[in-house]
Amino acid sequence: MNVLRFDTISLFPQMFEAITNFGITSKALHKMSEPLWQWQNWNPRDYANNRLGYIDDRPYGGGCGMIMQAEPIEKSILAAKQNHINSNFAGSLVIYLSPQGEVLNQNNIANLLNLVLTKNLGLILLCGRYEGIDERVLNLYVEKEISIGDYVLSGGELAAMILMDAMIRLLPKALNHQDSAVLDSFSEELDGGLDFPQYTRPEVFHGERVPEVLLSGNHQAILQWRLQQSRLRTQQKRPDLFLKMQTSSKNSKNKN
Ligand code: 9D3
Repeated sequence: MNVLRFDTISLFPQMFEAITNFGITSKALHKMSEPLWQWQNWNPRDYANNRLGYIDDRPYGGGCGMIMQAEPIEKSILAAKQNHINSNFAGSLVIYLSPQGEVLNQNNIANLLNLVLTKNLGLILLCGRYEGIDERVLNLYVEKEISIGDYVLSGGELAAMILMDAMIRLLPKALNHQDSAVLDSFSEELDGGLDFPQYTRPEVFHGERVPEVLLSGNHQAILQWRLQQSRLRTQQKRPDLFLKMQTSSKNSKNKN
C-alpha cells in the first residue's frame, strides 16, 4: 500500500510537533518498522525575495493587516510538487485550508484518504497566516479548499493538523486495536451517530454501578445496548445529526 504523504506550506513548522511528537500519530510516524505517513514542511520565508525574509505586504485597496505574497507561496508549492515527483508519487493534490472551504466531516476525510492512497498522490496543505494569501496564486494552484468549521482561527496550521490527525488514525495499522475505528463516533456501524458510554474498573464509583448488561458477558445484548445508547445520545445531544441519520438510513433502505 502507498504511504500517506503530507507536505505543509507554513511559516510555523514547529506547530506540527503536536502530531509528530505525541500519541498514535507519533507512533505511526516513528515507532513502526516502516512509517505509515511522511511529513515535510516548506517555509515560504525560505523563498522570500529579500534578505530579511519578509513574505507579506500591504493589501491593494487598503485595509488593515498584511497579505502573504504570491511568489514565495508559488515557490514553496513548486518545491513540494517536485519533491513528490522525485519520491515516486504519481502527483500532488493542493489543498488550501481556509474558512471559505468545504467543512470537514468523517465522510469527506475518509474519501480524501481513499483518493490520495489509491491515486498515489502527495498532499500539499497550504496554511495561511495574516489576513490571507494573494488570490492569484490560489487561482493558479489550489485544487481543493477545506474549512474545519464556522469560527475564526489565527492561521491554517491547526486546521491542517486536524485534517492530518483524522486521516492518519484511519490508516489500518495506526490504531492499537485494529477495529477501534469501526465503532467510532460517526462510523457506519453507529449509523453516523455518537459514541456510546464506556466504563472501566471499579464496578462502583461514588455509589454508581456499571450498567449490569456490560457485566453479563452476553455479547449480543451488549452490542444492542451500545447501539441503543448511541442512538439515544445522538437524539438528545445532537438533534441535527440525528435527523441526518434518519434520512440517510431511509435512503439506503430505498436503494436496496
Ligand atoms: C474571517 C476573517 N477574515 C476576514 C477579515 C480574515 C481571516 C483571518 C484569519 C481569514 C483566515 C484566518 C485564518 N484562518 C484559517 O487559516 C483557517 C480556518 C478558520 O479560520 N476557520 C475554519 N477553518 C479554517 S481552515 C483555515
